[in-house]
Amino acid sequence: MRKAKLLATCMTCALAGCAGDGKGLDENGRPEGESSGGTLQPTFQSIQANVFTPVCTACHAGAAAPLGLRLDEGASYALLVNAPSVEVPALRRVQPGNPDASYLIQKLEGTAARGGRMPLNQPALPAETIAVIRQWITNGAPNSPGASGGVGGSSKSRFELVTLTAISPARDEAVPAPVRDIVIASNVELDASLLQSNLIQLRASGGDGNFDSGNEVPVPVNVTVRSDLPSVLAITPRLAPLEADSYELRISGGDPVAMADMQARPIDGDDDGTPGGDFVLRFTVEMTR
Ligand code: HEC
Ligand SMILES: [Ca+2]
Repeated sequence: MRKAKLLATCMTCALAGCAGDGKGLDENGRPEGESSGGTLQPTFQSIQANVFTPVCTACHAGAAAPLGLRLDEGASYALLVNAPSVEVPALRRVQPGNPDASYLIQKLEGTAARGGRMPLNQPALPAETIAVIRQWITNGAPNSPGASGGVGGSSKSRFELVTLTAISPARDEAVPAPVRDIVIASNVELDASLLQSNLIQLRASGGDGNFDSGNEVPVPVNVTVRSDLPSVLAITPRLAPLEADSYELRISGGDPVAMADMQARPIDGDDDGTPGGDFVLRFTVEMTR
């Protein structure tokens, strides 16, 4: 059983070409070459390629990811940095600048108050690997190789469209209840002052999966900015986690107030290649079996 899983992990790794140098996992499921001072660097990209993708995504991927924690490329940063742990909500999964208070580190070191040591049912990561992840967090857990300033800080972004991406739930996805938050990422830094303007609306379908039948139920939400460069927004139902139903999240890209970046460029919410248009995300929350 375990052998099969490891083999599957190795194949995933080989297919993804992770580590960029043909290295995969050794027979203990550890990224090769690290203990011999290999390729792992204290940057998010290096940790993703050498640890999260080859070791963690065997479980932490897709709609069924444990505790909603997806560690695949594209989702992991938004779901780790400044995101509350489900097991110990008082702690963040990654608390920039403070590895000891970061639940991710506690899970990797086996000191967490709840659950097992990660990677679950596999040999622990080498101490040197955990030390590098600690260093990234000490450095402020930046999203880019540089010490600060993500892709949003580059001058190139002035000519890009402002886009939004559904991280969790993904578009049209069915996810198990309860859903504690909806996480959306941008490609640039959004103007957080606009979040006062009520431009994010969440509705439940009323049980019929239809959003035009008149029985829809508005769900009051709080919006928090998890990180800035680029922006990650967490949209949290104010009263209780989402129960089984279909949901529609709408972020305004037009009148009366559009979500926009720091240069007041509105989002290309409907993805038609020109600024403007609402961003609409539909997903279904399913009863947990
Ligand atoms: C074999 C499946 C499996 C693998 C591989 C795995 N995990 Fe997990 N992980 C789980 C399960 C199941 C839970 C919830 C139960 C628990 O904590 O024991 C969990 C919980 C967690 C949590 C707690 C999340 C929260 O919000 O409280 C973190 C952090 C985590 N894993 C990180 C990792 C990392 C990093 C790796 C790779 C080094 C990894 N896991 C590999 C199955 C796995
Ligand atoms: Ca309806």
